[in-house]
Amino acid sequence: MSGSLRSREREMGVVILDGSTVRAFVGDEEVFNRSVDERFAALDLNGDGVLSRAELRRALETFRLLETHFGVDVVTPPAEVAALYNSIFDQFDLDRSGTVDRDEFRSEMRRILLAIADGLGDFPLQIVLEDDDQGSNLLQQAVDLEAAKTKAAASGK
Ligand SMILES: [Ca+2]
Repeated sequence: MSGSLRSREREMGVVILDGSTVRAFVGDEEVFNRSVDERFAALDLNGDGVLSRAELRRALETFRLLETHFGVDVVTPPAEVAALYNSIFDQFDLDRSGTVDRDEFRSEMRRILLAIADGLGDFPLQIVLEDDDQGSNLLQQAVDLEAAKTKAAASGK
């Protein structure tokens, strides 16, 4: 099985980020909205302009909010997972319309990322990101934004 383990490692990138990285990303409204809107469009599978419960669930699965990346996969009982997804959907669906529109998605993603930022604080965390959803991972984009700014600062711009 070592062969398949190695190929899995190749698909992942390890990034370091802390709260300020995530906060800077959320604070850059243009970059943040563009990233979140792209994500929203990708998740809106039937193209009706809103996210259904099933569409959002797929999104949460790709955000991997229910997993940890400290080297251990957490197995959560299915009933618990379903209840959690439902409660998360209700948090997104601010006006209780039964669907999540773009503004609701933006504001809840902002809230979630700021909560992640608070959780990270100033303590740099190593996070393993999978490269297979290139550019669509919001934390990856937060890291990319910081890298771009650091580069710009270093070149005197
Ligand atoms: Ca939809």
